[in-house]
Amino acid sequence: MTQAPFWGPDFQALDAEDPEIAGILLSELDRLRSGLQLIASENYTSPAVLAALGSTLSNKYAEGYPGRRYYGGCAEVDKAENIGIERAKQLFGAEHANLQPHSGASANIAVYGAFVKPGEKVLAMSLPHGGHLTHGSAVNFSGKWFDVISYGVRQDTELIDYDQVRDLARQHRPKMIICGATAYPRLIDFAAFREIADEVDAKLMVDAAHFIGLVAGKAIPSPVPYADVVSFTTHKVLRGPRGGMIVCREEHAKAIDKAVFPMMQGGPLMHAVAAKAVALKEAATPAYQDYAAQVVANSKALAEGLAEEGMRPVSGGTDTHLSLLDLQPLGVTGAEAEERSDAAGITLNKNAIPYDPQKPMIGSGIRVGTACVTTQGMGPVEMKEISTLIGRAIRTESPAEAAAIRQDVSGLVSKFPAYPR
Ligand code: DSN
Repeated sequence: MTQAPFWGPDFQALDAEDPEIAGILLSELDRLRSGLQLIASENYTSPAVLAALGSTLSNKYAEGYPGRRYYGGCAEVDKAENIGIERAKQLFGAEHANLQPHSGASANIAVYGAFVKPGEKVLAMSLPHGGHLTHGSAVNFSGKWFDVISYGVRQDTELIDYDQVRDLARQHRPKMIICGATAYPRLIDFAAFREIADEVDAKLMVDAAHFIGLVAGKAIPSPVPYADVVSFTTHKVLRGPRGGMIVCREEHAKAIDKAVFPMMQGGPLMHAVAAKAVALKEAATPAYQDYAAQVVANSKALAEGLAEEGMRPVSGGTDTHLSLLDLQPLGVTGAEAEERSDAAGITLNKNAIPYDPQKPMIGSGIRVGTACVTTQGMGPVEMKEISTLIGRAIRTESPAEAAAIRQDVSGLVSKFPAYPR
């Protein structure tokens, strides 16, 4: 502690001034504490990250980069950003890092801005096969402004079809190839993507939003040695504040920095930049490596447990923090499963499965992730218990049974409190 008092998060001040919003914050905390959070893209940030987020750094305008700002008074925020940049470079073995993107989608817009002109070709994974909106969806800037060609997974294995990727790359010669997904449970062969990109002289962008935390914790291989640029969010397994980040080769540093600011964003969120720096420090510890390994072990245990409950793990299992479960064997849709789980205090999301016969808003599957429950300290024994709870929840339409499951969920999470009182 360098100084007191610290004008940081002050719940009492909020409660006195705005009890309506304060009440919502408390109810949300209760929701986190009393239920199971299995959304694969969420996690519980540490109190240290939350303190940086709730700090006066939120007040500072700092357009530009450390040492080259458009406003005075940036000496302190410069220090925070420089520390964060160094930590990111060190943690990921990267030549350059930009901590300013407000989100993963913003980071991706910047990468397109750096490497591709409107109308040019990009090759990326289709959303229905596990990609992301920013990988060429027709309703997103990527699909509207760029000519995006999509690859997918094979119907028999549900693994990325690398032959298709190569064929499409040869046929269309895209300026950029994107790999990375939001609902793909398996490891991605970055070396294969690099080889294909080199063959057609394309840039390789890895959108590592989902799995970068596992990379940071050395639980899975890193895309950094293979990619021109790696974009990601900081709030998933990585357990940082909500936001985005980009790491890249030095040769692209200028183009990426210019694309983030001034092309795509104005003033950076310096409280979020500082919070990212805190999360990067936490992610460089042996404790975080243990956490990342446990996230994967729990994910495998959860997928196995859910298979025993009659759900079919897409691709046969998982290598990462998430699983995709096909519910067709149970005769339940993804939307029904999401709703029934919610009624039982289990938060997860419906998801399309590859070659899904259902519309996206219904979906034949669910996606579950183990970042939150692992942060709470749960292990394989609890994953088995969670599988049983999900199985019971998905099978029932009875409000009484949902209430009974909710009680059991509450009993389980009370032993592993999120944000202990
Ligand atoms: N919305 C995120 C997810 O849930 O995967 C991706 O942006």
